[in-house]
Amino acid sequence: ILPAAPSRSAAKPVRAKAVHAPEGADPGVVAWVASVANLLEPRDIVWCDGSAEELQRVTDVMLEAGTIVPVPARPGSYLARSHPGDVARMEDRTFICAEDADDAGPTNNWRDPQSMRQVLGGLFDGAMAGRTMYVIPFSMGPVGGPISKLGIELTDSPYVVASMHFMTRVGTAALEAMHGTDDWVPAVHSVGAPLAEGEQDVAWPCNPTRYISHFPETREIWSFGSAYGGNALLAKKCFALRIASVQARDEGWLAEHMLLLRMKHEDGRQLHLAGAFPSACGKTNLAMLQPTIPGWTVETLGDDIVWMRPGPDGRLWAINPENGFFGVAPGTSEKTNATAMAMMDHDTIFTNVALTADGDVWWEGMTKETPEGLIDWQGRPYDPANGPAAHPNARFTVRAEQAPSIAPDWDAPTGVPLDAIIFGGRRPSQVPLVMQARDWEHGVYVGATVSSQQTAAAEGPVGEIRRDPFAMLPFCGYNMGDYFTHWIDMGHRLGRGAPKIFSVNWFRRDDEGGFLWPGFGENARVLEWIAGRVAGTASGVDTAIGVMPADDALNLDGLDIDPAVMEELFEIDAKAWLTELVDVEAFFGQFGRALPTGLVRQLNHVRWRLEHM
Ligand code: SAT
Ligand code: MN
Repeated sequence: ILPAAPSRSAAKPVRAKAVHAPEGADPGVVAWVASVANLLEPRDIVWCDGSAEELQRVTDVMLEAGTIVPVPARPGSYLARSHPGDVARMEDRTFICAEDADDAGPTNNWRDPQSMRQVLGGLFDGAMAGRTMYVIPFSMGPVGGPISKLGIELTDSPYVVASMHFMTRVGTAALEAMHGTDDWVPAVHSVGAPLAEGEQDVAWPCNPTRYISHFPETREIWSFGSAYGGNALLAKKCFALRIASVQARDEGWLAEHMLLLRMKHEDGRQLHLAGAFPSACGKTNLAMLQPTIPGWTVETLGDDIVWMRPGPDGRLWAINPENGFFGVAPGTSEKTNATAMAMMDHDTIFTNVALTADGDVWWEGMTKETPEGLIDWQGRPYDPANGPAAHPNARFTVRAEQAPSIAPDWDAPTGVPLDAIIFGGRRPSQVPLVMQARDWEHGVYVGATVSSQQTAAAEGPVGEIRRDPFAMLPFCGYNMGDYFTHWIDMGHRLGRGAPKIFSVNWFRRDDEGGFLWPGFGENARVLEWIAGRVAGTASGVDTAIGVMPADDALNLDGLDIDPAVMEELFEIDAKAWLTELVDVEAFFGQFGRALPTGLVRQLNHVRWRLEHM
């Protein structure tokens, strides 16, 4: 069985020496590390300090093991090739182990915590034999900030250590902040591949048996078998979304799967906007958007996760708790995201991309022409018969500070006051380019009914449309019905200080399958209308499904687009919507008594309006 969750501040120091703890580490931390080490039996223990020397040391370990190879064209950059069976999040191996199944809700895989502790206890027993256990103290958000939180990840993967260096604030300051508090999240990760005496290691150790397990009551994370992305960088989806969403419910704030940006105009207008989109739907591109309309610039604050709290002024204040970007490489190019291309020209970890003959990286969509002499993501000479050169979920990992568009105050501890929230997904038909929710409760309905074509970010059938409320379906750590209620309550609490809520869809297609809207930099036109709605200067028309831009309210200056196409982008097909409402109702039905009546009211209201169009 697993060792108990840390009491987080044990009375007397426990074997600090035996686990090589730094001088003065909190006794609760030391006792917990010792109890885990006792079960996992690592060869040695290294406490991470977050220094450049430490990053160099784990880099050398990975080079030696063949986990990474240098990317000579980009200084300080490396390519990791994962095991071909370890390439994405695994939602069917992700578990919420709440005491009561109802607290996990119908959309999560629930397991009884006691029996899960038993199963994991067996798997983790001796799991780190022959390997180093790294102790990674980290802070999500600036250390000590009013919205920030602390955690410790124990891992036997140097790739995870290096990635955590980029993605979180690792080191001594975080460890020191854990003194005398039990408000930190314990997270244990093992690739699940113990080494026998003298056994040769492989480049990407992992185990086909996988468990990504969360214990919401004790705030613990235990992850076994995978070394990829959200399965292994436990600060990201496991902590900052699944566990943090539970903390947010209990403490009165929000932990969301959102990007965060500031759009500002030379004349002083500005907009702080957070946006929820499912994985691999363009959050990173939108966060780094280069507006095509004059006068505007976008400053990036975050591209994946936002934590928000009501401030003393009654507004919602938002931070990006991460320290870097873990972005999807395929499709990223000078045309789609020049900012991302610039930020990756040095000190970047690439995973599962292709390598060119002249020592650079490449992926589908980077250039029109496929270069000669590519090595594919599995290290073989590229042959289209084997599939794409880069895996569709290939990633880049870089520090936030490397983005030329990063806001100068991006790591301000108090964050920014939010003006607007947008919800979006990949919808080839039906959902309009943009619309505004009539009020907060309608906005929660809009968030709760987000749906999107599935992407390669998770294992599963790519292209199928699934409901993904708030883009949180794989990331909400508790009953999603209760989560909807928490959102509605937040609106009551914020009142007039609440951000305005919108829905967007960049992905509507014509009959031939081509995109109707040019997207990317042109999306600034949509954000400008949103800014105008917030300021009360842009006009809108109330329709059955929400408020859409009035004629001429959307700035189309200099854009060569057929008026008929614009019409199609905003067309409401009442019949198709009414059919969709049947699906929404069935989706809502699974929450039973946990579904807030406000959502039923909104559903009925939208249906009535569609029937009377
Ligand atoms: O692997 S991650 O979960 O971090 C990426 C994603 O799905 O957004
Ligand atoms: Mn994401």
